Amino acid sequence: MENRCQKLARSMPEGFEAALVTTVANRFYFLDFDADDAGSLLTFPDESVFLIDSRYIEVAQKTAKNARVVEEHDRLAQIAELLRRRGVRRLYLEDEISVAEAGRFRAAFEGIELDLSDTLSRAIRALRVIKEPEELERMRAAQRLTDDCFTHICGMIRPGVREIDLALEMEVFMRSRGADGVAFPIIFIGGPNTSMPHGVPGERLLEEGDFVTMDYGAKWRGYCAAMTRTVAVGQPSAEMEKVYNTVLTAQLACCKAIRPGMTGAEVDAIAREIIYSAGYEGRFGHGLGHSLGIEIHEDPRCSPRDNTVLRPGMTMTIEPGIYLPGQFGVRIEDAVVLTEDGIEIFGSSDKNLIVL
Ligand SMILES: [Mn+2]
Repeated sequence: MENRCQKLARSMPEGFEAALVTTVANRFYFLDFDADDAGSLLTFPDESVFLIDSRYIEVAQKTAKNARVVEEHDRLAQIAELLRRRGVRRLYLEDEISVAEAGRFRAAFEGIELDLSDTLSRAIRALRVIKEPEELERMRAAQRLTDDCFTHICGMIRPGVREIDLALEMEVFMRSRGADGVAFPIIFIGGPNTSMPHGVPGERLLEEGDFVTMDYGAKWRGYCAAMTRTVAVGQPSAEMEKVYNTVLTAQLACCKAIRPGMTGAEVDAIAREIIYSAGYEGRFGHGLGHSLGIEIHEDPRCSPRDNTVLRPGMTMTIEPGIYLPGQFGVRIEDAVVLTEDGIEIFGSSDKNLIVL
């Protein structure tokens, strides 16, 4: 079977000679190996070479996939030599690399035309956007841990506990059960802090009558989960219940409607219509959702501006929210994968209003 590097080479334009992949998420995608900011992947039509320094060489030789692993001593000189030996005239680079890095490449690869257009990055995105079964397995595993964490933390939510302590408890729970870490810094906020979609957990103690919003996910073997739940500490007010049920109605409607062939903008519009017609126009500032995988935010998006047509194998979050500044906010989020005729929701955590 064709590996990911070979797929990339095949999807590049006619006459493709070589590509250099150095950004963290793309390198991980091709190699299934994470070395933070180190390592360069050179892909040719017939083979791929991964240059990595001595700190990582042993583990890379044991675990990196799809490329021949070579110890790096002088990165730019070694890449230049590999290109020269093959007579490469044009080298494709990712469009995300820094200006400084591009300058270093220009100086080191004299006589070779550097392609800094988005050709390489677009080809990589086209591969990454459709998840393979093995990638989906890891995302399901990340979500199982995320669901377990929700059950665990709901048992600890009560008046008098601090946001930051429960945020840390969630992280410890997931990491101690084998997560690589968290997919992004955990949002665990209560009371008036919930009106800030990306509020940061702090010293505040939860109080009777608070909403608590938890937006978090485990990372499992390089892949992200994402989920948001809002729960009540004690009896919520009538307004809180109305907002919660509006968000839930919007979330369920989008889960039901979304399918291949629709655009992200069309799905976003379903949630927006429900929320605005309930009287909350202007209180749902962010887009409905985003794709995710190796990174927590990937394209395409479900937003008013994204007209990408959704296809089977794409992942997406569905996360409408309503935020009333100074009062409270509600967001409910599931991550899903598009199937042939609808979606599979990764998670199984309850979405009905939980009163703790
Ligand atoms: Mn999200």
